Amino acid sequence: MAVTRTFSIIKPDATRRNLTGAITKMLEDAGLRVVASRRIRMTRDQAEGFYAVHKERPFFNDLCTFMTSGPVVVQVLEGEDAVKRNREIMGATNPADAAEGTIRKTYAESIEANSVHGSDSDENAKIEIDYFIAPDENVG
Ligand code: IDP
Ligand code: MG
Repeated sequence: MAVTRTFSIIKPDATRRNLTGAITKMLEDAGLRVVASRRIRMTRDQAEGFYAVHKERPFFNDLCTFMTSGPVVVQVLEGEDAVKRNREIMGATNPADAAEGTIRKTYAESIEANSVHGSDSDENAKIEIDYFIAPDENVG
């Protein structure tokens, strides 16, 4: 299996509760390496662009409001089959459905405020990394 990269966001519900370190430790313990990391306050435009695929969904507006409600940490994670590994450690979108030991089961507040984002394919990982991370920020 190849070493690949994925894009991660530690969401505002988690930064508000001072969980940046705890969540990063879970990612690292799962075998992923943080090769880029930056704490930002997402603009409305950035949030709407990032979640454009969900534009027609009923939760789109609330989601963009939530994602701009506090700081987030945007990260690039590297490891064996990173997209899949990250999705495994994140857990299901709805924390009520997430497996024991996953980040969302452990920390998520709700289906919206679910603590972390992770890319869902190698193709989207590349798009999402390019959206938030400059090439010289991927320092390994
Ligand atoms: P994912 O983050 O597990 O990939 P997506 O379906 O891509 O889940 O949804 C993107 C984000 O939108 C979720 O992480 C969550 O914050 C929010 N979301 C998804 N479904 C709902 C919903 O039914 N109500 C409110 N927010 C939702
Ligand atoms: Mg998704």
